Amino acid sequence: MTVDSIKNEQAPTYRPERMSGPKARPHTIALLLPTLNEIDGLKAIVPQIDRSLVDDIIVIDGRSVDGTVEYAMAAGLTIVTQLRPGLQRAIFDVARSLPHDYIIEFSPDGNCKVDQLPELVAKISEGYNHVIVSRYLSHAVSEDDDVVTAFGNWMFSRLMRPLAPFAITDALNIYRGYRRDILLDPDFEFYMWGPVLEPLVTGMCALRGRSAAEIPGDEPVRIGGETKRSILYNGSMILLMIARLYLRKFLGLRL
Ligand SMILES: Nc1nc2c(ncn2[C@@H]2O[C@H](COP(=O)(O)OP(=O)(O)OP(=O)(O)O)[C@@H](O)[C@H]2O)c(=O)[nH]1
Ligand SMILES: [Mg+2]
Repeated sequence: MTVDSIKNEQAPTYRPERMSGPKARPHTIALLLPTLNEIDGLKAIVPQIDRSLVDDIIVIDGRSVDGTVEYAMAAGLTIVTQLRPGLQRAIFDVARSLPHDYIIEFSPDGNCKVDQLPELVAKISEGYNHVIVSRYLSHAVSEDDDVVTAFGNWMFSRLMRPLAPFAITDALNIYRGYRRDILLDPDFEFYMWGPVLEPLVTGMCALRGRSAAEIPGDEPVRIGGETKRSILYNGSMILLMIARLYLRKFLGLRL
């Protein structure tokens, strides 16, 4: 048996397309899809993604048991299983180990619209350190909010404004792209108590005077699956994180 015939025998039935986009893009970008039993969302979203927009698409899985991983494999995506529990650590650990200049966080549960990706990538290419898809900027709306989450999102975004030299209308949305080195700042882990990753990215950009921009983008309702977050716990930890950033910015205290 020749080497070629072995290669042919073992060739995967699905050949992923090259994910390198047009070389006009000045930065490398990894699109991160966190999943925990998100098969319905993944099936609806993945076929819609224009893979040429980013350099890699990485599914960060929290040990799904509903076929999420099998589906992602068949779709030719890179899959990484998280080591530490919690969505924020899953993204943090994987993102820190990647070689890309930028990461884009994308929730494949239907909350993030695929057709917003080209604008997000274009805005990143303008050189901003951080670009958030804001559900509350201009014409954008969240169809996924209830009264409590709408108030929480408004309040936390409002509270973060005095910390930042840039405008903030949405400090919490997962849908955002940012320079990966923001996560390598030693203070990032210091302030990352609990599920605060996304607002902390905003907060660290504010503290360090890094450039940030928002683009408006609707948030549709989730497709199937279930929410895994606890509003009360998440809200408390975000409030604590903002309080610590206030101490740092206005009193110089690193507590
Ligand atoms: N790897 C990993 N993914 C997770 C974990 N928790 C949630 N996810 C995924 O992260 C994405 C966002 O999680 P959600 O629970 O939907 O959180 P959310 O978007 O704030 O909540 P909803 O408004 O209900 O959609 C989804 O694709 C989830 O499947 C986790 O612990 N590990
Ligand atoms: Mg969601």
